[in-house]
Amino acid sequence: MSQERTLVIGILNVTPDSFADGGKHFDFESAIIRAKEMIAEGVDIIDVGGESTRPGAERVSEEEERVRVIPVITELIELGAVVSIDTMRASTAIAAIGAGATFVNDVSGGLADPDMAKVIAKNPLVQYIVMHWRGHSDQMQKSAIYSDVVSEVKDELDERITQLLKAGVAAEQIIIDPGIGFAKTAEHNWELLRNIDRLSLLGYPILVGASRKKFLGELLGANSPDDREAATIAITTAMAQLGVWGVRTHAVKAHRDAIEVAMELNK
Ligand code: PMM
Repeated sequence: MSQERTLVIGILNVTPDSFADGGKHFDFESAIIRAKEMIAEGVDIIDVGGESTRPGAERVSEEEERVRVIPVITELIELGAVVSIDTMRASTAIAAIGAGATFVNDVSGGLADPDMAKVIAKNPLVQYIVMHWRGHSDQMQKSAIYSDVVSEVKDELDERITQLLKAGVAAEQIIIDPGIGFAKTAEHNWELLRNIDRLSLLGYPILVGASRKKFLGELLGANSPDDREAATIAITTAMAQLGVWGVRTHAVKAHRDAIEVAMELNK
């Protein structure tokens, strides 16, 4: 995939809380309709997740996660999409890779499942998104304590990378992510976004996932995630100007446009 511009990674959450009427068949149908819209809008990669990682979220079973995501991935591959699996489980990653996913997006950066690094090492054509993480969603906000958030996130990602390389993962497979909203207060998120260039010193492509997150609502007094879209686009523009590898977003077209604008501004 060329790196002339920042990539748009479209979020496709196949979770009951993202599709109001529930029911597995409905989830599948809704997911495919949404994916087709994203493809038509020029998405680069579709990130399929079957487990919510919102603050306070409880875990779903391994089987439930797989039942939610694998049929969707199979269909997306049929449609010609590039697919990422958003999972912390090695077993789900194996099944998703088997179904055609070429990216594994692990919000725990390999910390949640000790087998994940081996799976990535065994699949050298798969790229691995290593997010900064300090524990599962039901307890992570207790760990939002830093004396220098940028240095600590950078050092903790560096430690993850060291462990992954030791396990046989190739450097070319790794993409890093500061984990906006994961064990971070609003101010921590802003500090990380202001200093994203310091994370790029680690020498890996960077993904930023700020889309419609709570800290934007706190700034703007916008309780509804939909009301945070314009703010998310502003972040995409700034991140694209700084040359980040990708942005993980709910909307696609507006972010493709924002990236075009950023490229013009950078000329
Ligand atoms: N955020 C969420 C889920 N997965 N993956 C990466 N790499 N980075 C993120 O910031 C990230 C993620 C939670 O957001 P959602 O509930 O809107 O999907």
